[in-house]
Parts: sequence; C-alpha cells; structure tokens
Amino acid sequence: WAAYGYSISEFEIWDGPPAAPEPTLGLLPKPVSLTETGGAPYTLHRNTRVLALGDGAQAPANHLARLLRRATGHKLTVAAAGRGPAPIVIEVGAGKAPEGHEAEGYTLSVTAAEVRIRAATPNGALHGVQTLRQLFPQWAESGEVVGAEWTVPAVEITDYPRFAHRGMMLDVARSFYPVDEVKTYIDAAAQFKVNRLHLHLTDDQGWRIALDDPASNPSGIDYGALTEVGGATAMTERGTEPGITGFYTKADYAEIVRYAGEHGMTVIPEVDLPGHVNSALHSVPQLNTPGARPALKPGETTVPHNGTGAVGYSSLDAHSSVTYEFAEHVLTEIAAMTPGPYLHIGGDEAFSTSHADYVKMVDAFTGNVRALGKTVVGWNEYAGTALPRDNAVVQFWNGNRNAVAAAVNDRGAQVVLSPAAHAYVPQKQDSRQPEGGTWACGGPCGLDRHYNWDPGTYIPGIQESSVLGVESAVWGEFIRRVEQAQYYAYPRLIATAEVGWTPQDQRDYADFKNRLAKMGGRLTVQGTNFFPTADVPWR
Ligand code: TNX
Repeated sequence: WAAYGYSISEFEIWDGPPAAPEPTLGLLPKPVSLTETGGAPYTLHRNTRVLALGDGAQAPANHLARLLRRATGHKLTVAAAGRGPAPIVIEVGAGKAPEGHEAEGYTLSVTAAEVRIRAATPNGALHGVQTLRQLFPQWAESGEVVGAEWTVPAVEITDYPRFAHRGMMLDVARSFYPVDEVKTYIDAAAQFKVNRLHLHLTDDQGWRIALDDPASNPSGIDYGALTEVGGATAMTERGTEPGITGFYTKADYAEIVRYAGEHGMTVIPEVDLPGHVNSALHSVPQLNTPGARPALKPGETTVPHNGTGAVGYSSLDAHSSVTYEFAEHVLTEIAAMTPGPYLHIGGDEAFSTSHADYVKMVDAFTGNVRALGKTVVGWNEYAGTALPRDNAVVQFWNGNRNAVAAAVNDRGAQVVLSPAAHAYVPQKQDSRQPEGGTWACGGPCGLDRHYNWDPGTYIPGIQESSVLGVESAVWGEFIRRVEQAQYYAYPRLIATAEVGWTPQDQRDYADFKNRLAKMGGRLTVQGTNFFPTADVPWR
C-alpha cells in the first residue's frame, strides 16, 4: 500500500471499530425514576393481547395496539378481560398513578411475564404507552411488517412531568399545512409527550380558519371572505417555494382537534390581534376604517395582500365599532369549535398602533375571551394590559421579563416560555443550515441552547408554580411543508420536550445527547426528518 501512498494507520481509521457508545435505553424525555431490574426481557408474541382495565384504558390500549401492529404484523387484540400468556396490561383508575401526579403520571413495569402500565387518566396511560414504545427495537417504527424479535428490557419506571404545558406551535398562516401534514407533525411529537398544539391560524399573509356568519350581523360582514380571500394568499418572499395557500374548514379543524386529543394534545388556537391582520383587512372591506393600518390608498376598498415577511405594519382600528364586532364574533366562533380551555389572541408586534389604542383593543379582546368561558393566552407584549384576574396566560418570546413577572404577581397570570434563543426553531441550529435567523443568539441557536436553560428561574421574581411550561415555535417565513418544519424543529423539539418534562437536577446535556444519538435510528425508521446536529454522536 505504501506504493499507493497509503499508510496502514489510515486503513485502520477507515476499518477500525467505532468508539463504543455509552449503553443507554435511549428514553426521551428522561423518566423521573428508572430501574433496570436485570430480569429476563419481555417478548411480544403473535398472540399477545392488550388488556384494557378500567374506565379510560381503552383509548391508550388501542393506541398502543395500532402503533405496534404496523411493524409487527401481529393482531394485538385489545380486550377488557381475559388472560393469555404474557399480556400487556393497561390499567386506568383512581389510585393507580404516582401520588400527587394524577393528571399525567404513570408507572411502567416490565417483566418476562407481563408489561403493566398504570395511571389515573387516559393521558397518563398514553405517556406510559409512549415510553414502552421507545423500549421496543427501533424497527417497531417501521410502516411495513418487519421480522424482528420484539423484546423489551425488564424495567420499573415511575414517571410524571415537571410542567403541565409542553407545547409546540405551528405557523400555518405564513405557509399552510393541510390536515395530513398537521397529523404528521403531531405523530412525531406525541412520542416525546408533547401535549399542546398551538396553531397560529391568522397573520398578515393568510387567514386559515373558516367561520360562519352570525345571526345578527350589524356591519354585514361576509365572514366567508376571510378564507375565500385570506385563505388564497401566503408568504411569497423567501423559502424554497412560495408559501402554501389554503385553509381549514370547520370539519378539518374538528379532525385536527380529535386527532390531537387521541395523541394526548390539547389544541390552542391563535387569532393574532390587533396587529398581524393584513389578511383580515384584505378580506373584509368594513374593517378598513380610517384608523386601520395600512391605510387604504385612493380607489382601494381593501388592503392588497403583502407577501413579504414584514411585521408590525398592520392594525385594526381602535376607534371603529366594526373592530369589536368582528373580533367578538371571530373569538366566539373559535371558542365554540375548541374544546380545550385556551384561546390565544396574539397581541404581538402591534407597531403601528399607539399604546393607548393597543390597550383599549386588547382589553376588549381579553374580556371577550373571559366572557366565552376560556382562559386567554397572549404574547408577552400584552402582559401590561388589564388581564382577567387569575385567568390569563402570558407566552414569553422576547422582551421585558419584568412585565411578565408583574402580570404574575399583580394579576395572577401564568406563564408559558418560548424564549427565542431557547425555543424558536427557525433560528439556525447550525451554520450549515441554509436558511434561518441568527438574531436571537447572535449566531446559530444550537441544540445546547434549547437544552441548557431552566424554565423555573427564567423569569425573575416569580415562583416555578406560576410557570405552566414551555413551547417550541415553528414560525413560517421560509419553512414550507411538514418535512421542512421537522428538519428545523428536530432534534431541538425533543430538547424542549425534555426541558418541560424532566426534573432540572436530572438533566445533563452529555447524557441527553447520548440518548438522542440512539433516537436517530428510530426517527429515521419512522421517517421523521431531523437535522443531524454536529455535536450529537448519531449512530
Ligand atoms: C416574531 S414571535 C414574531 C413572528 C415572526 C417571528 C420570526 C412573535 C410573537 N412574533 O411574527 O414570525 O418573530 O420572525
């Protein structure tokens, strides 16, 4: 070989064994308590049954059976009673969850003789199902039948979340995601126990939710125009292609809510007010009163679509009754189709509105939401308004943390944390990424930034009990379709899921990366499109 200019050691580099990875079960997020008992593993057989015991056990049992049928090809009959050899048992009922963690806690016990998941709620049992899923060989994620040995290591797990809100936001306004793509986004995130789906339904570039007209319609607004006109536009600058247009019918939205619920997720709809409203102004001539921005030019009856990523240039008119009539009806319609407790009114970047006008409008909108029996959510700009007492959520993204603390301490607000540097996925995660912002971190916001922070101490002067949780956000200026959304979100969304779930003193970045390295194969088999972050030893 020397004749060819190679040395032996170079061949050794090519052919030698890779560094031995740290052994790990690879669970993400890391459970609160995990013991590998050293017992013989459990093996799933052709005739294994899933026993659903107790009210509420049926749905998580069906969920598990559906997941495992695809790759195993086994029947996995779900039954309410009966014993076969080595069943998977899912028990739901009072007293079955770890004490003090009834809402989402579970235990998972695996022996050669059986697998048993116990929880007090269906969502708790579903978390147990997602953990069990990760303990099967990665081929369990295949969409086609695979001939593998379906074994699970013997473990005892007790687990529950640190925070109630472990969310993800999808900006369907800049670029639309049809229902099937939203389902794909839900599928991948549910395995990491993400339990909130925040849909940014409206923005300057598009209006994505169909609404009906009210019985009483003083201004004669055609609400159908919001989607006929506003659903046909999208972001046009930036991205590999123009933004995708489209909208959800009420039936589409109901299907998203149903599918999310089946995956343990509550949908939080956002209608962004009083700024980010160009698509509404473009669709509804009556909204274009003299105080609305941008102002009409001579001859115009609506404001033409602006397909750029500019922010803060549009606003409703604080001094027009149409504004309040419109917002109340929109919020009423959205509340009626949303079973979850939250309604997000946006409130961000209202740069073309005076502070007084902003407060006037936001106070009206938060009052509407309270009157509808929902808890209002808004971006942190709205923290200084008269939030409904003990019934508002402030979602922090950027700016004044002390104003958020004041909303907590003076108005009893709760906080969801999406700090741009720690939770915004359109920020570059690596300099190799072709597109992406760098403003939040003064450079890429890598996986480490998304992992290494503490939501419990992020807002000075408040108790951790006022923090509902964390949320990763996919803004859509240049992201098109669910494959790109995943490419930007993963693996950082998994970091956010663990930040929201695992106790702070049990989180360690090196350990996280080691578990994540193993997860890469599973994501690949299931077709989740992730960015191969340079600092993870993918294997
Ligand atoms: C700020 S974050 C926005 C969005 C943009 C995002 C990324 C927030 C509440 N508003 O309108 O999409 O930055 O550019």
